[in-house]
Amino acid sequence: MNAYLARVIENVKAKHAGEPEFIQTVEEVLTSLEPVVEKHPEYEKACLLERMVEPERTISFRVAWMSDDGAWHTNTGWRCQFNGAIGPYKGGLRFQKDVNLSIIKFLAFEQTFKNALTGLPIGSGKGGSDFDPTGKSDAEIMRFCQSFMTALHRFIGPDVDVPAGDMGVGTREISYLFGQYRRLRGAWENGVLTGKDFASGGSLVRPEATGFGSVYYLENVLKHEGEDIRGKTIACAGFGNVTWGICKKATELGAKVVTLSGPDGYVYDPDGVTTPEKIAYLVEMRNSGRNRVQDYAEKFGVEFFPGQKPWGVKVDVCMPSAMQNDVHLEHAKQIAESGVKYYIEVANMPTTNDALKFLMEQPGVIVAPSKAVNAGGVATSALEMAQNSERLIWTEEEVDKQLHRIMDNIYNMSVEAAEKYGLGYNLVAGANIAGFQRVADAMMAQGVF
Ligand code: 2IT
Repeated sequence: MNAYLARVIENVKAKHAGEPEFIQTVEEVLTSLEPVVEKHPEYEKACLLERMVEPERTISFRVAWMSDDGAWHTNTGWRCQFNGAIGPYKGGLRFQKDVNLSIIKFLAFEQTFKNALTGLPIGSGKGGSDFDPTGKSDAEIMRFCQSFMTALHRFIGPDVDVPAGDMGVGTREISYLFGQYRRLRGAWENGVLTGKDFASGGSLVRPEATGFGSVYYLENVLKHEGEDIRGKTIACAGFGNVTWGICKKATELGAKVVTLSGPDGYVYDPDGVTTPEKIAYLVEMRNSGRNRVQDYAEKFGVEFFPGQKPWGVKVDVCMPSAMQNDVHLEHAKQIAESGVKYYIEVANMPTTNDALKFLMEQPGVIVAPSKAVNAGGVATSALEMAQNSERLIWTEEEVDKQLHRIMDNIYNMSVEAAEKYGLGYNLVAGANIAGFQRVADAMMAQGVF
């Protein structure tokens, strides 16, 4: 391996030994940049990679709140403002009990390349808390969001850092956060958060955008293979916003999602999550705060597999859309054995590095990386920012048209970047290289920073 690249990776491993997810993503991204770094010896002198793996600023703060029974609780909040070279920091907030700094940093690092791939002026950031929203009342969620924003508000702004949702943070939470921001600032700065409810300045199509975008990306991959999405079966994981959007768009285009998963196991619905009733029920399950996918099996009389993951089910397309490291090497082997041709990552880093490498080496499997596939979410957030700063509201058709164009563009940029460096049809390396190049150009142009 290129000596400079190897040194940077080794230094990250030594310095961040307690942050396995962060190390994992740095290793995955940097390794695929080898041909680019070889071609640009000037990067080493400019400490470009060392700067790229160091967040510009990370904030950690206390979030105290009161539950309905009058008891006091304390959680930790974080915001990692990773790279602002091409725009204000941009990325979601994750509320989930296992969240820690390593997870926030891996997400923020991934976001750097993802946001660059959209072609829009957005830097990268990520934040969240180890708060567990499971089973919390609406009033508890509101009080938590208000306390979280009270600590965070001085570090964000429409030109500084624009948070959005992620796991455990949807429209309801974003709107509570926005309400508190407005109260503290005494100004209508709706460009400060994206994923707001429509009446508060949210964009049409934002709730569906990650799922829709991933299906638009999948269509590009299928086209490359001379295939059509019509009639395809898809295994999804998760049952949140993203999976919901996939179910909706896949159904519209004549495909069907046959698996969903949760922390309790997975369901297999051979008829597909295709009726309006089933699709709407995903939203109901998520809003219930129970975090249980078994409810779907009970309601629609399909099979539930407790404690298991849907990998290995015979389908045309796998779309892991739940969370990081959901697919390990043993699952990857099951996926390859069951004859899946398309492995389309949707959740952030859903595949361990060894599983990803294994799948990429299988001649019959095409792998697409999440940072490209799920970029439609943040891209539509950037469209929300554009509408907010224009003081305009775009129609559903306009937003969807832009989203579709952006996804096609991301796919084409990735294909071209890999080809340029002689890597063939490699969507994983192509996405890393194309995203990197844009941020690298800006960082080189802006001098030591
Ligand atoms: O992972 C992601 O890209 C998100 N959670 C969405 C970020 C955003 O700013 O919309």
